[in-house]
Amino acid sequence: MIRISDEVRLAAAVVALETTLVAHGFPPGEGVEVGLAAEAAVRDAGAVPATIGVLDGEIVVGLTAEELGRFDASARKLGPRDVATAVVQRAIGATTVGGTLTVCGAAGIRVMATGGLGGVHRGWPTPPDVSADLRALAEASVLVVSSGVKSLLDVPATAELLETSGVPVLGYRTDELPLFYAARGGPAVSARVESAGEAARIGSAHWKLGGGGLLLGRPPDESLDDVEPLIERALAAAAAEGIHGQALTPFVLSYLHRESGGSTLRANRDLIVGNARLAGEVASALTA
Ligand code: PSU
Ligand code: MN
Repeated sequence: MIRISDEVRLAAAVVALETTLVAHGFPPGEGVEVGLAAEAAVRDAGAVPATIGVLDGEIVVGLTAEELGRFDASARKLGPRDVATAVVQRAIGATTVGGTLTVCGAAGIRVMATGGLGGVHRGWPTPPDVSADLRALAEASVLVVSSGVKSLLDVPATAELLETSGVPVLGYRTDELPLFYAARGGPAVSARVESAGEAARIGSAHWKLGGGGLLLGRPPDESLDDVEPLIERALAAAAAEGIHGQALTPFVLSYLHRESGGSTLRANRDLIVGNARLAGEVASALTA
């Protein structure tokens, strides 16, 4: 049911990468390029990338570039509950952070990189939408590097739920959880770390205590500080068109990419690649 590539199986330092952002986070064709750039960044940092998705009735850990090319907007978005179904039904399935974390457990992978974690949607409990990423992170013994949580969420509420779930929220050279596009202004992290090695040591210690997942928030290198009004307009447009649930993030992202003249698109790409590089450094440090 799970096919782990030889390279991933033999590697000491591995970083898992998700496929939802490849299939649903970028305009057609661009997601695959971002995925490949993230893989290259992991390699730069001395680790092996394991991009994960469901293909031809198997969970693949370590997709080839050719296989990754099959993940387009027609792929199913797979949260933790959807992975087994997609295998049996032989669907092409793009795993979210939560779906990817579920596979990490089975494959023994300790580090993952993404853009933004899912969480509590604005206006909770209407709609009562809380991403399965949060529960998956609480349960998986994996350190996830991200630029905080998705920008369209209620970030303070998500940070509270991470605390309730016992998930350490580390800030990479910052005291605040990054706000995805913006570096500053987010809720406080539970601890600031100065290096990948320090994050790796905290991960190891947390797992020795039987702990689950950790979040390592890395601020974007170039902060975009004027996106919030655009996010509010995108959410209003989504509400007006009755778009909700799994379709919301792709709608909002493409709205932002269009209305920002491409600046959110570049920012999104750059932060994913930067997070992949830092995750590679953490994975390498874990083996030291
Ligand atoms: N952040 C992005 N683009 C994305 C996602 C996050 O900038 O496509 C995806 C991730 O795969 C994340 C998922 O796990 O959205 C969460 O979706 P939901 O809120 O439906 O659980
Ligand atoms: Mn949701």
